[in-house]
Amino acid sequence: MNLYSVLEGGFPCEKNTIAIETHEGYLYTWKELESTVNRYANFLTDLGLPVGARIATQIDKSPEALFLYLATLKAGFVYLPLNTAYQAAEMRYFIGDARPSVVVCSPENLHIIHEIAQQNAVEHVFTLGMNRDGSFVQRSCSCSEDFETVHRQDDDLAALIYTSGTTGRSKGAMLSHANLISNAQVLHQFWKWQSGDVLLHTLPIFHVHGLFVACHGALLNGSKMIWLPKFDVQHLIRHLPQATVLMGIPTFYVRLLAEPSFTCDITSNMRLFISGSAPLLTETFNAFKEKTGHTILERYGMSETIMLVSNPYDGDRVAGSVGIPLPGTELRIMNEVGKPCKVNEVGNIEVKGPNVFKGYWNMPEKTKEDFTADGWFKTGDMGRWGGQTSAGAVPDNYLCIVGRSRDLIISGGYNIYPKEIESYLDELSGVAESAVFGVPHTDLGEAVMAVIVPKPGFNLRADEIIRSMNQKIARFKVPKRIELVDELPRNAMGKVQKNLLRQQYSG
Ligand code: MCA
Ligand code: AMP
Repeated sequence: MNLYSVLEGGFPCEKNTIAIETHEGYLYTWKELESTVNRYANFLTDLGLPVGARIATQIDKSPEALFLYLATLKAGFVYLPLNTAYQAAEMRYFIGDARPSVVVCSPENLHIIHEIAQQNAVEHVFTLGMNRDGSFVQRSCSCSEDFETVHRQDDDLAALIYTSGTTGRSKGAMLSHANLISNAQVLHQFWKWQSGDVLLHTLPIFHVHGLFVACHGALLNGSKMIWLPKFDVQHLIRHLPQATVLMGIPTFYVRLLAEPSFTCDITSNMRLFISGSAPLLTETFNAFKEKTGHTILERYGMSETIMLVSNPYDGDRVAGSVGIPLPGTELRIMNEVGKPCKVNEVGNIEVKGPNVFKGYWNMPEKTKEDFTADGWFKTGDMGRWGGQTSAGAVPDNYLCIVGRSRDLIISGGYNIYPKEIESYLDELSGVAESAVFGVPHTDLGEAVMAVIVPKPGFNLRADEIIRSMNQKIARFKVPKRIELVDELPRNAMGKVQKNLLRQQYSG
């Protein structure tokens, strides 16, 4: 079944009610949402694309960007959203790997995207701006407002979501219609979406969190979304009194708490604050409860699996724990000898369920590596059942994430693999070698830090290295701090001891 049909089943009968309200006060009714989605779907279909064609987008957040996603689903194509921070080299990789038939970019990036698209034989390049502008909007203007949803099989791909890879190469996680349908329906019930809910949407829409978890919930519930183009604490405070649900990363809550004008009254209409994508500190959980009376509900998921585990809506929401596996998700924690861990024993988290992806695009070997012989997906996260946190005892059926077996940094909810950053640093003239790791950061949770060994005779400067990296890769990946050293600490095997570096520079 097509995911769009399921989402559409939640749209209200009264089509003149508001589906989306932007921070600038523009209102979009459900009727407008549907007619625009239909026009866009007709336009894509008229391009005569092959079955399974990827529609890649690198566009700013706007209601039209969401309609383009929905139109892609409805027309039966595969949606591939890309972070707006990616620069030319990164876009070249994604377009070269995914081979989309259509790329939609922001008008400012047309020049560079067009060149990359041509090099990769992409047939169609359009633009979509933030103000209902761009060639995609213009060209689809005259298309029909009727469109019959294209039938899809459960295993047909609906989306391709790139996640950073351990080797430095990003991997495209293939998510099917059935993956997304099952997760949307489970979350709708588990978080008790209800009539009258209003979602305050302030996440980016090029990731699972903002696009699927947040939008699918609101669409399936026929709920209005208040649509902010990006996180801005003042905008959030202004709109919270009209909302009932917020989905955020821990940084949102840290920033709200640091804002003197954020008071308990502002949250009095709210039903549910959700946090995910990165660990929520117990001190943030407690401070938020003390200030507002609301208990943040923390959950855990991945691009490859959508949502896996959540604190309960009605039962205890436990600080330092991500909760219990969602209905339909099986989760086991395995120790070094391949046996299930006992309560309070740390091991590797493995999962199974209708939400688990179909594999990595063009990477059958990597896909095979990441699944066990009996079909469990190895998440790369380490966890334990129950045990103790600084807040007290955790029930035995609750999961605590205690770390990652992968060398991964999560900064403000974005994943960054050190290897990728090291490969860019090592290419710079005068760099002998580098080590990249995460250090605690009060706002972002973790920040990227690099330690660099210069080649003899080179007089490197940290600020110049940062400036040059800013031209090459998405800026959220650029080290916030660089130290120049004579050598890297290594163990007897010659492996760089990042734990020592992390200890030395955390503080
Ligand atoms: C922006 N910058 C960052 C980050 N974001 N640096 C490190 N980490 C970041 N996350 C840098 C910019 O490059 C820029 O650097 C400077 O900070 C200011 O940029 P600006 O855009 O103004 O930043 P901001 O508005 O303060 O944004 C920070 C943010 C944002 C609100 C934390 O990054 C954000 O919305 N993150 C959410 C990510 C997310 O949705 N993750 C879900 C994916 P310069 O000054 O050098 O130019 S994970 C997922 O989907 C899984 C399934 C899950 O579990 O949810
Ligand atoms: P991504 O690859 O962007 O989909 O990010 C998924 C990763 O984010 C997971 O494998 C976890 O490492 C991390 N993550 C998501 N939610 C949480 C959470 N609530 N606590 C700790 N880590 C989380």
